[in-house]
Amino acid sequence: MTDALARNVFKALDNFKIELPSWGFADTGTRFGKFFQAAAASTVEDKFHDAGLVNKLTGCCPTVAVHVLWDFKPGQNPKEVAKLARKHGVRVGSINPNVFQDQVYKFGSFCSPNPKARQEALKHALDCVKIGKETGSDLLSMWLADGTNYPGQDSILRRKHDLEKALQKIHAAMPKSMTMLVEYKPFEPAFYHTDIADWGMAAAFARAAGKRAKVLVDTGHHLPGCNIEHIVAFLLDEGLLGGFHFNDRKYADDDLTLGSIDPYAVFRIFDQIAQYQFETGKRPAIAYMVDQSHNLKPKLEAMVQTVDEAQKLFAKSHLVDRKSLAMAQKQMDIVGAERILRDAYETDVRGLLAEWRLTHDLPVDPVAELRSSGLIAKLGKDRAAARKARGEVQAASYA
Ligand code: PSV
Ligand code: MN
Repeated sequence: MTDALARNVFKALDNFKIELPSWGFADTGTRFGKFFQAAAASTVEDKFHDAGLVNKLTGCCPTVAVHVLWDFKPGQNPKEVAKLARKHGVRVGSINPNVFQDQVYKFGSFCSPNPKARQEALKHALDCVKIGKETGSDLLSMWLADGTNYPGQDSILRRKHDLEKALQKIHAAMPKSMTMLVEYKPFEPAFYHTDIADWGMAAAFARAAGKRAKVLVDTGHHLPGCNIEHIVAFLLDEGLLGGFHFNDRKYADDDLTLGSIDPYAVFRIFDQIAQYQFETGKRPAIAYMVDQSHNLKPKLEAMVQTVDEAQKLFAKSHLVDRKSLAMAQKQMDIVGAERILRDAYETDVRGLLAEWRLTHDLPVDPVAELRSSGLIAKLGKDRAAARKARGEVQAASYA
C-alpha cells in the first residue's frame, strides 16, 4: 500500500465519528424475556460513563443518542443531563422522542385516529426540540411505531396526511442548526402496514416536512435481499441521506452486531458513500449511529466490537482504486470492476488501523484491551452494590 493511500485512509478515519445509543448500555430484552447483566447501566450517568469508556478505547464516539423518556426524568433540566455527559467526556447527540410507549399510543402517535394521541405526540416532539436546543444537540431522530395490524383497521390516507401535518409543525419549530431524521421500518410492532414502511416513504415525508429533514437508514430495517447500498446512493444524490442506525440482521430487525452476518454489505454501503464523494467532491453531513441493544453479549464489549468492525469496513472502502474502477466501468469490464472492489474488501486493514490508533494514543486492539482490563467485572460489582444501596432489585444474572 502506498503512503498516499494510507494517508487517505487515516484522514477518512479521523473524520469518521460514530454515535452510541444510551439504550445500548442498559438492561433490555426481547418481548419474550429480559436477561440481566450485573454491569448493565441503570442510570443515565452509568450510560454516559460506558459511552465515555467506549470513546476512550476507540477515539471515535464523542456523542451519545438519548431516548427522551428513558434518559430524562420528568421536569428535569436538560442542561443537567448534558453536563453529566460532559463529565464522562461525551456530548448529547441525537434526541429520540418516544411516541410509542404510553398507553395513549395504542393505535399510533401522529397517525392515531385518536386526536388526543396526536396532540400528545406533537407536544412531546416539540418538547424534544426544546431539549435539543438546551443540550446543544442538532439532531432530532423520528421513529414511530405507527401502523395497523389488520386490513381495513384505519384509513391509510388519513394517517399519511396527519403525519405530514405533524412533521411540518415539528420542522417549523426546529432551530436552523437542527436536522430532522425520518426513520423507516417495514414492520414491527405493527404487522399489516407501518406508516413509514420504507426509504421512499421516509423520503417523501422528509420532503413534506421541510428542507432540514432527511432519511435515517437503520441497516436492520429492510426486508431480506434488499439492496441497501443502492438506497444509500440514491438518497445521497437526492440530498436526502441523513444518517444510519448501525446493526445487522439475519431475518428481521434483531439488533445484531454490525457486520456480524454480512460484512460485505456494510462495506458496499461505505463504498457508495466514498464513491459519491469521489464523483461529486461533496462531503455531505452523515450521522453514523449505532442502534443495538445486546441482551446476550456483554454490552460494553459488543459496543467496542461494533465500532472496531465499522472502522475496519469503513477503512476498506477508502482503499478502492476509484480511478481504475471508473476505467473498468467505462470499458464495461464487469469482472475487472468487481475485482477492484473485492481487492479493497479483502485487504487486511488490521495493521493499518493499529497504526492509526497508535498515532492517536489509542489501544491497538480496543476489544482485547477491554476484555483483559477486568473493567466489566469491576463495574458489575460496583453497580450491584449501588443498586442495593438504592434499594433496587435486579434478578440474579446467569453470568
Ligand atoms: C426501532 O426499532 C428503532 O430502530 C428506533 O430507532 C428506536 O428509536 C430504537 O430502535 C430503540 O427502540
Ligand atoms: Mn433504529
